Amino acid sequence: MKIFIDGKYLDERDAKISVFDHGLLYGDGIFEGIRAYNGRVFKLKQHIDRLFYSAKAILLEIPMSHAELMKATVATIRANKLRDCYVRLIVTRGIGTLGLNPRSCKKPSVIIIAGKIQVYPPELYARGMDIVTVPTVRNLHSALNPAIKSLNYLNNILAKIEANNAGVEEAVMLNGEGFVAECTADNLFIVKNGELFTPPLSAGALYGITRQTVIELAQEAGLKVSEPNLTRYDLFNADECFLTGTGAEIMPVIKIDGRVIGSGKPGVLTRKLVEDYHALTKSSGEPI
Ligand code: PXG
Repeated sequence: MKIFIDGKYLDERDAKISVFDHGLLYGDGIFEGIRAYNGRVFKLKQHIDRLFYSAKAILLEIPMSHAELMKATVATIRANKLRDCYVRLIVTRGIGTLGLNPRSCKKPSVIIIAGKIQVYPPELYARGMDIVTVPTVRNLHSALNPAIKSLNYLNNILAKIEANNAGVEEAVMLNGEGFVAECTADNLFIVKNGELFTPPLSAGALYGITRQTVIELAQEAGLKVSEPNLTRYDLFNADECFLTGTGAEIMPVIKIDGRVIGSGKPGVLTRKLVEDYHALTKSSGEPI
């Protein structure tokens, strides 16, 4: 496997980062998770744009331009002779001294890994997933804005551990006010009376690229989509529920906190959106 680090393509065993990199020492950095399908990188521009927005929010100057990063992403996939893959693009604050002041870090590092990802067991896509609400609330946007895709995922990891402890794969995370925010690496949607609902981004969620894609697909199919604050009650009484993410794609949800959702099977509109999403991933994107 060839890994891009600061302009060089290195073999996996030589692809190393300093223990003094503040990405490791403090989680000071940002990342993107991108996918390629059928020889095309899906929504590449949107991912690179979001990386720059995350960088802006943490005052990190990425030492490459949008165009250079897009090119390097495609080139890394090509160097690994992949057509369907997962790309992890990381920008760390770089090497500094012990002590969290980012001023000691002179140059951010850019890392691009092209590999594979399977975030959930494959059989769950047909059966649908059982999820639970967990005690760990999503980061407050006044503390660490969930829109920043930072290298510090402990908030989400704690929620994931709580879900796993409850015997399920995924957690619903509420915000400080008790409204639904998102899951640990996915946005959440419900269907009620033929309309689609997803929490507003201000409820404390990543500005999901799959979320946006699904909103557009639903609107093209003539569905009404709105973004009101949602409570657990709204989820329990939904006709359908599903999660969206680059890694997860679209995952149907059939049970939440022991309440069966709709018929207890992946819903009709969910299945249509899955189909439309797969068709789009196969036919659009930046050629590799
Ligand atoms: N919320 C959070 C907290 C995320 O991390 C999403 C929502 C969905 O966003 P996108 O833009 O992907 O639709 C994410 C995305 C991984 C991995 O390695 C994580 C994500 C995406 C891809 C891979 O676990 N998180």
